[in-house]
Amino acid sequence: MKKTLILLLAITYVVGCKQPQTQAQSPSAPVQKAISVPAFNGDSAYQYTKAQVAFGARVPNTKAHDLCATYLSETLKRFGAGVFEQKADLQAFDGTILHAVNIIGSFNPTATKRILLFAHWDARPWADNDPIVANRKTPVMAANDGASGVGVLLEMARLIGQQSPSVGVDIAFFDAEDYGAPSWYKSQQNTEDSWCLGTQFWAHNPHLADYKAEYGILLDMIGAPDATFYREQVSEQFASNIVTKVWSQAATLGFSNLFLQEKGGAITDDHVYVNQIAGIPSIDIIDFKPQAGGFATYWHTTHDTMENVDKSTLQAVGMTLIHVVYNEPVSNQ
Ligand code: AHN
Ligand code: ZN
Repeated sequence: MKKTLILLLAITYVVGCKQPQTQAQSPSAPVQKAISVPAFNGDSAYQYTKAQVAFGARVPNTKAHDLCATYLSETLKRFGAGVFEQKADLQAFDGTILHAVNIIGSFNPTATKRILLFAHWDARPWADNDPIVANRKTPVMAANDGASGVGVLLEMARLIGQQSPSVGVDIAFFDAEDYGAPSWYKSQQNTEDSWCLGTQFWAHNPHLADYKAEYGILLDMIGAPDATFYREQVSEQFASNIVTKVWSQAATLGFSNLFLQEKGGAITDDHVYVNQIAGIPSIDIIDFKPQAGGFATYWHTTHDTMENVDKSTLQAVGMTLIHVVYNEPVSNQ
């Protein structure tokens, strides 16, 4: 009898002990907290793209450019970003002084772990690839080549302003990317650095002296209905882990038809200078088909208009990026 009681007590003790033990363990265990990722709205990104195009060609030193700069700054402010307008007079390949403005919207400014998202917001002054020779000095509307990436980033800014991710985010709209020497220009010597002037300036003179970001993502020509994104080679060289992160996230969301696990071209684009000068490992999401003529047929033509921007492509790119940002843990440990 006594033995049975002791045994019973012992069992009760063991059982009774086990219960609170498991309960006590769970809060300290590395539990995966469910992360809520805001719903990216492709229609909204499309509207932000269209709003830029409605100003006309946003060529530096024009009224459309001025008005669009104000629109971008005001919209970022409305979404709760701290906005830096970095003005610079930059000299183009032909000696023209461009009154450029880089616009940076910062969210969660005190966070030390930061992600830089960027796109160029200027429009190319000349449609030098136009099939009609008479059009080759006409400005480009730059719906896809410029505005689409900015449109996606404005929609991201709207969402980030509503619900903060763990990390800090800086959204940079760089100017004077597309003032590179046109094909009809007399000299094609040393023209490589005639592109990406706004980004080159920022990389040498960041908006904050001690600015650092863990990594950067550039969006360039991301809106076409038939867009495909190959693993761009400069991105691979400087930040292949980020390419993998983004492409894997796209695959998880069902977008492996857009984000192809294949080698792309090596493109002189804004990310080159962010990598080389600013030292921030950065990738380029760009619609460049290495085996099929490279950029789209309407690239740098008068046909880079809203007809070549597709809501569902904006949706796929934006959804991928918003998932990348919100899944980013606050520290690297
Ligand atoms: C070159 O054409 C050398 N690079 C492409 C950069 C670019 C222009 N992205 C958009 N427009
Ligand atoms: Zn361009």
